[in-house]
Amino acid sequence: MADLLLTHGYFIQEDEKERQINKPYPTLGLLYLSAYLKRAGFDVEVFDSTFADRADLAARLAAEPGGVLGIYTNLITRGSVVDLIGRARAHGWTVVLGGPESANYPDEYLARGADVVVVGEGEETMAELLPALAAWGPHRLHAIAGAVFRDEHGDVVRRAPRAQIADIDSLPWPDREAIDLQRYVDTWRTHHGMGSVNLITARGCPYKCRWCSHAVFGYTHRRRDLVDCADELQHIVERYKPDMVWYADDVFTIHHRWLTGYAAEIARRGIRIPFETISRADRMMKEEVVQTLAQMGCWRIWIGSESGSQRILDAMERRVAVEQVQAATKLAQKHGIQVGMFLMWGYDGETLEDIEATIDHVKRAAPDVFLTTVAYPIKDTPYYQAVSDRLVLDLPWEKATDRDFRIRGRHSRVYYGHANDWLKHEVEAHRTAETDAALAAQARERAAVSRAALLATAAEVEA
Ligand code: B12
Ligand code: SF4
Repeated sequence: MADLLLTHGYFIQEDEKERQINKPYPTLGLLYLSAYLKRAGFDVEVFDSTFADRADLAARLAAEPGGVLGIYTNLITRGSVVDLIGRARAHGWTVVLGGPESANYPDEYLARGADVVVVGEGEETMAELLPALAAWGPHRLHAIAGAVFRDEHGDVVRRAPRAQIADIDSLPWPDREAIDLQRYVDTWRTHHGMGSVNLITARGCPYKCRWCSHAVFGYTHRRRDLVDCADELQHIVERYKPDMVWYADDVFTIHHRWLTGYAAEIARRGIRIPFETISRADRMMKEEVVQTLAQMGCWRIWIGSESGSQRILDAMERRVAVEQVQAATKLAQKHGIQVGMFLMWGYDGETLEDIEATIDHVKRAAPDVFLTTVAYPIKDTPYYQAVSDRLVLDLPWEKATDRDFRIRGRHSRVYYGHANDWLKHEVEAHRTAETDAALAAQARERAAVSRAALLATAAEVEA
């Protein structure tokens, strides 16, 4: 039996919405763990649940009882992970959790049968934890920094946080060979015409947007050596032959000197592969940065725009100006890069005027695509703390996610549904105003209906 079986409890077949979107990427954290632990001499297996069936994982757990199961957790997989903990424990497995969600809720997961929650980066902690578990079992892990567990009396013990890995270049690349990566590439290619592979060039983000979770990497930022990143990219291109890559960094353009060097390095190797990534508008203000992205092959950049109201951006501590988002969008489009915009409704204190400002902002900026969410408080973020006395959860914890919180006094979800429609129709009217007057008129009419519906539901606040 392997020393460790890793999985993540995300089954795309079980999620109707995700199946429609069908843009899966493997969980890099698990692949980093696998590579690190294998290099340290452990026997590690990855059960990649993305395309699998829950029954197959259950059968695997039943077939070889008594091992150590490590599960990656994030905000959307809570119910699934709780289910897997139960199944694993029933067959004598020791269950170790890691990732952002279990770091936020260690007590809740321990109460539901997890043996250990690893907070922060998993590589070094797991390398110490596996021998400790084998030697002493799950209740005497006091020597393991970064671990949360129950001692022999059932009391929860929180060990001191583990120091971050100082030299992330010392880490091996993610163990992509442990999974069927080709299936991801093929899924992307079949459904979107472009096979894609993800990689990261840095860990952590130093910005402090109040709703963003920093549970794993804190507020630090560590960059990888650009030559090592170029080596990894070259390997990906040669080995998996994707049509594009996704740089899954928090803010890909955060470090301009690094970006220029990396661009030069991959150009020197003759690599120009289309890519998507996420950035901040204020880190895209220089023409040469955007030009570099375009030269490297960037075909779409996602910008966290969030709101068209400067008051709300300031309340979020985004440290970005609405006009910077406008300028970054125009600049990217000028260089042939599509812009995807993330927007957020319902942040604390948002008024009708702020919603109008967002609609006006999106019309003016004219991104190629935009996605909206209703703000939700991720545990342990400053936003969560600010609204914690108004949070209501209608579902039992194990059936909910942080997205299910209602915030007393905030408008209803129906209200934000109308805000979405209003935005969509206004943008459509604006887009078609000069090319198709009839279509524009229809869209304007629909926008007016949505606005009226929003106003009609304004008094319905969450109780
Ligand atoms: C890229 C990304 C995405 C991509 C791709 C996801 C993927 N499969 O790669 C997309 C755009 C699809 C996405 C979607 C979502 N994401 Co996302 N995403 C990220 C991002 C930016 C990078 C992930 C990554 O590769 N990290 C690098 C690896 C090395 O870090 P890691 O995964 O944390 O792993 C380390 C540790 O956690 C630990 N560890 C991990 N697993 C395990 C397991 C064990 C047993 C142990 C011991 C340790 C351990 O060790 C690892 C190595 O040190 C992170 C932010 C971030 N910087 O991590 C957000 C992040 C994970 N996403 C987040 C969210 C909220 C979402 C969405 C819910 C958003 C939404 N509203 O829909 C969806 C969920 C979709 C899904 N199916 O999971 C939050 C999660 C918050 C939370 N409490 O769970 C994060 C943290 C962003 C944030 N700062 O708020 N995401
Ligand atoms: S939202 Fe983006 S820029 Fe803001 S703290 Fe999170 S990762 Fe950093």
